[in-house]
Amino acid sequence: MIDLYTWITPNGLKVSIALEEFGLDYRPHTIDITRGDQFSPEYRKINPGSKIPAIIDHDTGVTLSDSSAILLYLAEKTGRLLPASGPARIEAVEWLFWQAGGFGPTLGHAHTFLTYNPGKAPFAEALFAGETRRLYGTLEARLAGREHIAGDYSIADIAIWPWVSRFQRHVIDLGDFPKVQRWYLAMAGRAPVKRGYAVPHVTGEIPLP
Ligand SMILES: N[C@@H](CCC(=O)N[C@@H](CS)C(=O)NCC(=O)O)C(=O)O
Repeated sequence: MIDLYTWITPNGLKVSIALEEFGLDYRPHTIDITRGDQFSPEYRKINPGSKIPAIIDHDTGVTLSDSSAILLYLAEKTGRLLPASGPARIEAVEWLFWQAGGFGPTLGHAHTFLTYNPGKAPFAEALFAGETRRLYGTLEARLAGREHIAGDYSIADIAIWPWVSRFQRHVIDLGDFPKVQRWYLAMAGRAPVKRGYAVPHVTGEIPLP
C-alpha cells in the first residue's frame, strides 16, 4: 500500500496518473497548498521541503518526494513504463529531466505572471511567454513521426502531460502545435489518465482545446 500526499496541480497529477497506470494500491491524502497544509509539522516529517507530491510506500519503507523521483521509483518497482536499460531507457530519462528542469518550472512561472498576476511584471510575462512557446516548439518537433515522447508510452509522457493540461493558464493555443495536440488528446482518452486527473478530488473534465 502506498500513501500519496497530493494536490490538484500538475506535479501531483503526474503521480496519481502514474499510480493509476501501474494499477498500484494507494490511498490519496489531500494536502491543500492554498490553505498551507504543506507547512504542517505532520507533513514536514514526510517532506521537509513542504512541497507536494510525496509518497510513503509501506511495502518497502520508502518515503519519497519530488514527482520525477517518484515516477522513476514506481517504474522501477513495477518494471513498467520505462525500459530496463540501454539507450531506450536513457532517452526516456532525458525527457523526464527535460520536464523537471525546464518545461514544468517554466510553465509554472508562466502561470504566476501571465494568469495570476497579469500586468505586474511585463518583462517576466514576456520572458516566460516566450520561453513557454519555445518549449512547446521543442515538444512539437520531438513528436514529429512519434506516437509517444520516447519509444513506447512511458513515465516521460506522464511527466509532461499534466503540464500541457494547463495550456489555458500558460496561454497556449494547442492548435498552433498540432502534434502536441494529437498526443495530448490521445492521452486524455486513457482511462487511467482520467482517473488520476480526479485525484485528490474532481476539478472538472480534462480541458479540451
Ligand atoms: N520539483 C518538485 C516541485 C513540487 C512543487 O513545486 N509542488 C508545488 C505544487 S505543484 C507545491 O507544493 N507548492 C506549494 C508551495 O510552494 O508552498 C516536483 O516535481 O515534485
